[in-house]
Amino acid sequence: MKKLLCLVAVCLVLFAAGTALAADKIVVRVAHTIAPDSHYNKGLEHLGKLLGEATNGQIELQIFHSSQLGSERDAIEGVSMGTLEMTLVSSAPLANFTNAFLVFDLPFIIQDRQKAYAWMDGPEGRKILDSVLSKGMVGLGIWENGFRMLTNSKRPVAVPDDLKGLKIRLMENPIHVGTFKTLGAYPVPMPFGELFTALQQSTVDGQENPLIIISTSKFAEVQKYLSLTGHFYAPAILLINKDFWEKTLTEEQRKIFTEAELKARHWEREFCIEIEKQLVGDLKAQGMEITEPDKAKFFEAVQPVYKEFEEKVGKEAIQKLVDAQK
Ligand code: EAX
Repeated sequence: MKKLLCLVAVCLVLFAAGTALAADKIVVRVAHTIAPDSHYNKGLEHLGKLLGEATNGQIELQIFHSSQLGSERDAIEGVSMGTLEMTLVSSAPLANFTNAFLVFDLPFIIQDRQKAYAWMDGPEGRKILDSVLSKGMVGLGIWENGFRMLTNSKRPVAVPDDLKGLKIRLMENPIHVGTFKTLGAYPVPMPFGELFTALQQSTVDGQENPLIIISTSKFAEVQKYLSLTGHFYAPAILLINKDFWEKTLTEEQRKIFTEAELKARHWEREFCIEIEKQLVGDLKAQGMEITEPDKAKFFEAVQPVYKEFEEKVGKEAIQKLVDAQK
């Protein structure tokens, strides 16, 4: 009888210790819309590894890729309301929540990636990130999506005129839509999760995304022509729910998170730069016909977009980002 009681006591102690450990564990769900072999996923995996190592597995990052938890807009809303802890999204759909990121959406505004990184990592980038605080979110950092390139199923695009009448899927963003209207295309805003099918069924003729996304989303299966326009630079914003950040995480955990995020941000940008070197070759091998467009003609053609959105974006904000790259 004594032995049995002892055994029960030991079991209870072990059970209690187990629950305490389990209760201490913090799961951070992070959603994104692109493929498991994309730069977002790799960067987040790296962040998860760093967080796990620094906390002895106490903080666990759970990644939901390929729009499993909905569109970027859904994910931003989720993080804002606290039904989702974290997301990594292009800055463009944040236009539905704040105007502060719009400066990145102007065509060709970012030309020098390294100088832009420094600006985004400094006080100006912080100011922009802090615009989401009032929406219940904390902007942890600006990662990279990349320079956006144009693909379509109809014809090579070398000059703006080649775009006339093409239906192009875009992110939900007024400047992106305005830019493609100005270029003579039919802009079709649509969540990324619907894009492959839309291209396959010819609901749209084309789309624009960084090469890594064109490759990992297998767009070569449904798009023949790739034009290396680099017309927009898309930053990727890592957003976390504000209450979760301030109330669930301790000060020590926030410090660990901040340090891991900075390392993962640099790692992800490096990954993008490295992989980019092989992507044009890869996409060619997958059967795409590649065009080096006349960028000067595109730059000239989009100048009215700057006039149109100058007031909304803010003249000073535009000038600051341009000057930062001089
Ligand atoms: O942020 O929607 C898009 O085209 C984005 O580039 C993608 O979701 C990653």
